Amino acid sequence: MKHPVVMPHLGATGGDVKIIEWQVTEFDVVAAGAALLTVETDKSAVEVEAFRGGRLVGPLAAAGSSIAPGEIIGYLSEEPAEGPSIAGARSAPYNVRTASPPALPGAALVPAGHHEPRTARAVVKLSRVQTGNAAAQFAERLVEAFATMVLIRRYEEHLYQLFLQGLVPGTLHQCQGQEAVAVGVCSALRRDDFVYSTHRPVGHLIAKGASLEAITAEIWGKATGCVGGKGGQMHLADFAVGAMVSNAIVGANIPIATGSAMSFRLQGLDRVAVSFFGDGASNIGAFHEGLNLAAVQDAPVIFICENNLYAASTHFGLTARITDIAERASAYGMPGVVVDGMDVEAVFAAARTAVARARAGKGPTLIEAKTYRYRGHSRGDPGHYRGRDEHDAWLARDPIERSRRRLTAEFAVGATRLDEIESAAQARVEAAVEFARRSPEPSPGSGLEHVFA
Ligand SMILES: Cc1ncc(C[n+]2csc(CCOP(=O)(O)OP(=O)(O)O)c2C)c(N)n1
Ligand SMILES: [Mg+2]
Repeated sequence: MKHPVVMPHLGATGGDVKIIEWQVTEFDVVAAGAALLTVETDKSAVEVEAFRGGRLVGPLAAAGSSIAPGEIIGYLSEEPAEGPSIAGARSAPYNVRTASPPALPGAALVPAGHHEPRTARAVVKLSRVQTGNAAAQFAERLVEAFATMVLIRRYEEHLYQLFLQGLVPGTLHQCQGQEAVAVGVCSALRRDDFVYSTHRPVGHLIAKGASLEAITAEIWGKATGCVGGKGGQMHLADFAVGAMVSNAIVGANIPIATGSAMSFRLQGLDRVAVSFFGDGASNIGAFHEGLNLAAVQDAPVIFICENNLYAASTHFGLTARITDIAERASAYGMPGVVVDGMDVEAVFAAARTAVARARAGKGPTLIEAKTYRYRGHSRGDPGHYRGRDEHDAWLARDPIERSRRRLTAEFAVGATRLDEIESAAQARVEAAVEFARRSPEPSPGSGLEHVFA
């Protein structure tokens, strides 16, 4: 059987793209995720990845030709993947199974500036100190966190597959690998607390409890989308659960979350605001202004820096002379905490402390979660600037597998129950996509609604 390879929606305007060159030749066997060809869009040169493994067969669209999104450019035939696989595939499957648990660093929760040794275990392992009801309750919370992380992973992977088949309009910035940060932080929040996200918002929105249908419809630009189809993937929101509109301007949500937190204080509310941002954003002016303002105002805001080591293709080491971004907190007089962002329990513990501090009127905290995104910066970026060893080392610390191991080994939660959670998540994701695809387009008349106040 042959599966058509179609041109995804690349570039900024959704127009035609030009094939620069094929990176594999006809009859090569490729792995899922391998870069097939390079194309030039209205924005940049990007790579198109194989949405499945197989043998590339023609007719192949010629180099130099202009191709519309959705047009077939070749086929992947369903053959046993014999012969050499093309290097470059970065598989990050739903269920990453590792043979034996890798050596995990301690749930690092250490003051910034203290790099070695990272052994302070501030996360009390409840199973060791509590028994009976408390342990059971804790296990249930961990199961919940596991389920949310799985939902995020399944969602992102499913959309990745659809994108590569040309079925997602617009680009995607995905968060596979970073789920523990979103879930750990949002588990420490109330529904009426606000979160401000970025161009990579899906995990934060799902973790805050946003409607999966409304998120998905927004990505498809439909009338039922969470902002009426006007925003797309980078501008997701669900005010009902405190998920404020995500912001694609790097670092821009930092002062906005600070302002939000200041307004909570002025109104005498005990809510907190959370700003999620990346390592790249920590080099932006708004980061420094926002943190300083929050500190002097004792604003109830928590700054969550998801340090995934890269801003697009640039390694953090090329843009700063420090290793721990949390160190910067001391310049503004607030606590700075480094946490293992691949450990949902560690993230939760750090967030809970910061939230309690903020609610008590003691001001902001900067938490740096060390994490990794398994996929490229956006679709069209297979992330070849990263070494395979680096990628695989992070994959071996997968937060979902880590929770699964802990639940089965330490809390005797049955593998069947966890498998059912995975299947249910997949079904929810597919239902949300179905909802989005069947939803109506926005009417032209709605174009100016909610634009001016
Ligand atoms: C002010 C600004 N500069 C540049 C960009 C283009 N841009 C979008 S995402 C990105 C990288 C951001 O990196 P990081 O803050 O580490 O977040 P990550 O993508 O790793 O989640 C850049 C440079 C932008 N959107 N806004
Ligand atoms: Mg980054």
